[in-house]
Amino acid sequence: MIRAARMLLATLLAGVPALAAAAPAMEFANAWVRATPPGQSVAAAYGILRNRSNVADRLLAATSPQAASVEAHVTELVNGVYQMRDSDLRVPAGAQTTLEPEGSHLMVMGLKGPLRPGDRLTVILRFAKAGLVRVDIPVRPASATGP
Ligand SMILES: [Cu+2]
Repeated sequence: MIRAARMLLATLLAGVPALAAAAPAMEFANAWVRATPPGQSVAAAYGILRNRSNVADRLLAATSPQAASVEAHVTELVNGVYQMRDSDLRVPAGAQTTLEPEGSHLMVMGLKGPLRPGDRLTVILRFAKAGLVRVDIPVRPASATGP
């Protein structure tokens, strides 16, 4: 009986690392990007960065095999005009940071082809703590206002 209990405990403990590996420290949830009209080679991607770890993290870089470059931007209203500037995307421990229209976004530049509804845009995010996080972002219609 004791032996059986020990074996059960060992089995439960063995399962812990597997569970931890299944839930990544950083997640880009509810991601979406609008379809691009002909001739447009830039797109803004949105979603929710969720930091499940107990340490603060920040985005160091982002790339996409489908584009020349990806930058983190924030949109600001300056003297009645929307302007974009580089953003330092930080996510506090156990918290989330939302990327949304008229706020922070991933600016995808130099798209190698149009983004069509139903396509996916692959982006690889590199975080200081969580390391590489790959996201396959669903492409929504050009008129979409959310995921
Ligand atoms: Cu931008």
